[in-house]
Amino acid sequence: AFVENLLKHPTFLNYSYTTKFIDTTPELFHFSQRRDRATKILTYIADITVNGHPETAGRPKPPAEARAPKPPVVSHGEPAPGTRQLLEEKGAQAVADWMLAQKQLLITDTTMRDGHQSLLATRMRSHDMIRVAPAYAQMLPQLFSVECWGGATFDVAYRFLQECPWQRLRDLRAAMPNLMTQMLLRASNGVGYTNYPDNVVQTFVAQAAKSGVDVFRVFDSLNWVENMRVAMDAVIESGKVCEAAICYTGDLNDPDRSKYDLKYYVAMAQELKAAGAHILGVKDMAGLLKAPAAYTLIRTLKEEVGLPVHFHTHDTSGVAAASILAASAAGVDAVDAAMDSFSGNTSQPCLGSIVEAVARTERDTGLDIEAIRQLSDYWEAVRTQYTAFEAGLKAPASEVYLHEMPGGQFTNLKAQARSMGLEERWHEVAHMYAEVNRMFGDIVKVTPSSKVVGDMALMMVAQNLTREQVEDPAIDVAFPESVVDMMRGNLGQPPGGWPKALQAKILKGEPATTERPGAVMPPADLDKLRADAQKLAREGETIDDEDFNGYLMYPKVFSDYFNRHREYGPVRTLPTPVYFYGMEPGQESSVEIDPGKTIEVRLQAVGETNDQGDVRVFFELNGQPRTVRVPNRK
Ligand code: BTN
Ligand code: 3PY
Ligand code: ZN
Repeated sequence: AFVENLLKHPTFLNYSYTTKFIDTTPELFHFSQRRDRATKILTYIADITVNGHPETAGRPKPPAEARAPKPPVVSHGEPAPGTRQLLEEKGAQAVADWMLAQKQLLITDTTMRDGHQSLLATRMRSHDMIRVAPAYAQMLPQLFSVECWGGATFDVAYRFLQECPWQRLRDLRAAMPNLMTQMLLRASNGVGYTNYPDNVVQTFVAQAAKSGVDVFRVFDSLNWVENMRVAMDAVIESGKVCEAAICYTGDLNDPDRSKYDLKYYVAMAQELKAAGAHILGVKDMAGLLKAPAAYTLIRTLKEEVGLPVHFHTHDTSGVAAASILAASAAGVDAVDAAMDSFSGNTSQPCLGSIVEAVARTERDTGLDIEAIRQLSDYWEAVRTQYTAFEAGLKAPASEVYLHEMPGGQFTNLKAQARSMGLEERWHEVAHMYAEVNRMFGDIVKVTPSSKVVGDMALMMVAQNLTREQVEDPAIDVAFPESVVDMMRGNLGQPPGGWPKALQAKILKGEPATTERPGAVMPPADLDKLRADAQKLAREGETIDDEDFNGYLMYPKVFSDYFNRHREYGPVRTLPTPVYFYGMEPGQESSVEIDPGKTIEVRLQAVGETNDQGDVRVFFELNGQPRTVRVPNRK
């Protein structure tokens, strides 16, 4: 039928048939493509059923009796207008002005970004977010924003979840038309781990704004404002909200940590204001800002800077909600919280409890606590499906004030330590992390600088090296590449610069730069890179602008994703248990492979492995028998 349709098509008769023609004429391909997508999905389910998913191998499984997540049922009507309408109609400055003019404590829900990044190693799939997004729009129109993009989620989506982060963004944007979406952007490090050329940062920001990001929280991992300007300018240029963040570290009330005192933060805030920030972010990535200090800091920033202030913290210590309430009393404009079942420990403090705490005061959030309970109930069932990625933290830990690890790094570093056989020595790693920080001159630790400190700490524990030995010029030390790179100046400059003697030892005479990395890096040749990216595609496939921006961040991660996508198709549409564990004989599942097009899959049986090492897996697809053959790699 396809060939017949094609031959009769007027464009074909005109001999102007091109690849693009196929892409833009979906009705021709509809039938065969859909069948093809279904085959790919069945192949994926068969493969995972036989071989397991590499990401969950050897990890605890969700309990058999786990309940299926059901999003609250809401009307399909247009939701009440929210912050998104304000931004669309009046612009970014109007959002900032409105924040200052109103009294309620504004709330950002971080569940879809930092919540799972900090609790589940960033493994939450788009499917679980998109299903509940319409309920957010209907039930919580008073939210300031929904943080749902950026940070580590971009990388993990391609690398471990086999899905397109841009599609996630577009789908969420469409499902929450009244709420501002928010992303975390590592300034010149984009959503990666190293500095990118300025034009890469610019094209990435422009694309993110176009695909649906409304609020960009921009930070630099060494608090170097010079390194934030390119990203900030690109955000402002896009017409979206530029929230420039100060990373909080140290202890405001400890005279021994005077490097990061009130004067330091106010000065940085003034620089960010002068650079055009609409909102000032206070990014307490490790959860170190204690309540009394939070009051002082927020009060001072509010009085001396004049920008609306948005406070982000982590509950690793167990007392972060106190800091939120102190910040609220000091006049903070907005705060971050995670939905109850995704809150606490290394995640944000509990959204519902904060709403309750300020209810019926002048800072009442206006959010509906019953809606919050229903949404949290959904998230609770979602979280159970990700048991494999739980870090197993059972209690708050004041140890965070010792090591100062960001909430998003904590679980990752623990997993890294486990994979190096250092799990039993975790508290040594924590001590060493603090020691490395002092050795590097007491720096801000947040992606990517936190990863460098972590790499160094793990290496020292594994090799039983002390700080004295590392600093001793007479002792040869093989430094991790990330440490060498940071000392070269490739992540930028910390306040006061790098410790000279250690830097000299690490660089072994190699020069270091104090220039902004983007200023000395040549601009990327975007046309050539675009052509390189296009080489990944076969006939009938296109690398679009979003794909290209993914490729620019990490070519290898993107190309691996793209090649797997060819083989397995849109696996993002699978329910999470099927994605991670495959199916049991007799099990049925509905999969929406296209908007409005659902296939019914039933796994009948798994055959024996043949002489070639292949297994036949028997399905019913919409009631019709289908057999798929996959290699048994076990
Ligand atoms: C990954 O974790 O590498 C991405 C997920 C998709 C990889 C697929 S899962 C089935 C097959 N088996 C593997 O080991 N990799 C692919
Ligand atoms: C990230 O950069 O991913 C962070 O969450 C930093 O806190
Ligand atoms: Zn965070």
